[in-house]
Amino acid sequence: PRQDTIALKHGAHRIGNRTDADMARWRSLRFGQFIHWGLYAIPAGEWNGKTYNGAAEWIRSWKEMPHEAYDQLYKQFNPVNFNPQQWAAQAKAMGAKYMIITTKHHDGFCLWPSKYSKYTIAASPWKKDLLGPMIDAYNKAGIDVHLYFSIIDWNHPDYRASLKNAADSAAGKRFQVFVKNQLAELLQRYPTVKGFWFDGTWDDSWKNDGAFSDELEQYLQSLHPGLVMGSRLRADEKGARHFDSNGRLMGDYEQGWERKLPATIADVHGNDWEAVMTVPENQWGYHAKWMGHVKTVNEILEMLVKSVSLNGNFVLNFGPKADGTYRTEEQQLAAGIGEWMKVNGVAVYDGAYAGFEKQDWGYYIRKAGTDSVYMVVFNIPVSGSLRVKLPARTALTGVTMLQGNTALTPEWVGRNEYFIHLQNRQTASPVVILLKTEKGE
Ligand code: FHN
Repeated sequence: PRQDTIALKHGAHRIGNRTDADMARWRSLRFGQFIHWGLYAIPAGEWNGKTYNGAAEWIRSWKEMPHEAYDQLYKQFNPVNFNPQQWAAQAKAMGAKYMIITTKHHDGFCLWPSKYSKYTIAASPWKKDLLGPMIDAYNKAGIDVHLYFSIIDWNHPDYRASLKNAADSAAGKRFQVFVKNQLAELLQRYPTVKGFWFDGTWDDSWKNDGAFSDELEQYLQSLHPGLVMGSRLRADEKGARHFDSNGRLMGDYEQGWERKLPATIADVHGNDWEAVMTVPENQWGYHAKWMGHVKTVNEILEMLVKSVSLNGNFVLNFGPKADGTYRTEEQQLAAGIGEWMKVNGVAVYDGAYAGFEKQDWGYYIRKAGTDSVYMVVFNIPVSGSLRVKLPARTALTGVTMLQGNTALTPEWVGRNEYFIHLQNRQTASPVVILLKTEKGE
């Protein structure tokens, strides 16, 4: 084992992945839904008749939009068509097993009636809590809920990006108390939540107080044992984020995979990890006019499958409209993904890196801890023949295509190599083939 070279009090406290049941559950779910919902859904990327292509949830920070105008939007937030059961049903039909909801994004607006802030849903025309009904509906649909929480808070008078003098430091201390209170409040109000998803932790004021984020993580764990929290929360005492100054992961999983995926298993260093992905290039909150490339069902499926094949979770983002409904593109995408997942999701849930030599046709996924390995085929070669190279001393004992539950007869090529010949070389969606293998002596 590698030796740590730097003595750290607030570095990683654990070497290797968590092995407890709560973490095992998170790891087995593999496919999640992200929801960015808040006041930014009202301007929806437009201000004063002009459309901006920046991320819609950042509109308050753009020079064109006066802060005062943004900070009045809560007076219009009234999602009259919000139907949490429908949201949960859509997520379930898509195949998502967990959901992450923005309790509070950078703008500071809280979707729950926090007693520590006036800038909450309670002050809007809607008045009622949004998180509670949402969490209930998702839980009833069998979906775990995790809470997104931004440390950066553009609305709070004590938030500072950096602490430059004694007054800033005093404000910073008050802000820390506020964060702690809000987080404890969320856990107390919503005891079924499984984790926090922290964001907005890149400012100096946060990075330079590794002791606080370390204590906060332990405090939250003590309030709610088993809680899952990624690597975005903490910094070590030298300001290193995600990985401490010795290169060890802090938090329960690597949380740096935003709108990008690792290329190979070497890139994840044996750690648990999760990728979060937008449907267009970079829009999280609702934007009325998506510009540029919009991902298709098959593109999303490939990202999901690739993530699982590399031991990761994949989370797809949705940005509901201010009235509480989803745009048609998102509804169609969710339905399309769900259609494939209905038959093939078995290859995704509880999936893990298979340890087989990767082939150009797609990805292998092992059902964790078993001899079942799924081939998920995205590129059928012109020959129609898929090469399978088994590890040494492994025998192929069965081949079944999930669509139609069809048994296939592999052709032995030599050594541990086989061909699986596909009759149909043109398919509209990825083909999944289950391999049964047996380890020999
Ligand atoms: O700035 C945010 C962004 O709006 C969005 O919430 C994403 C989601 O991962 N996180 C931040 C950027 O890293």
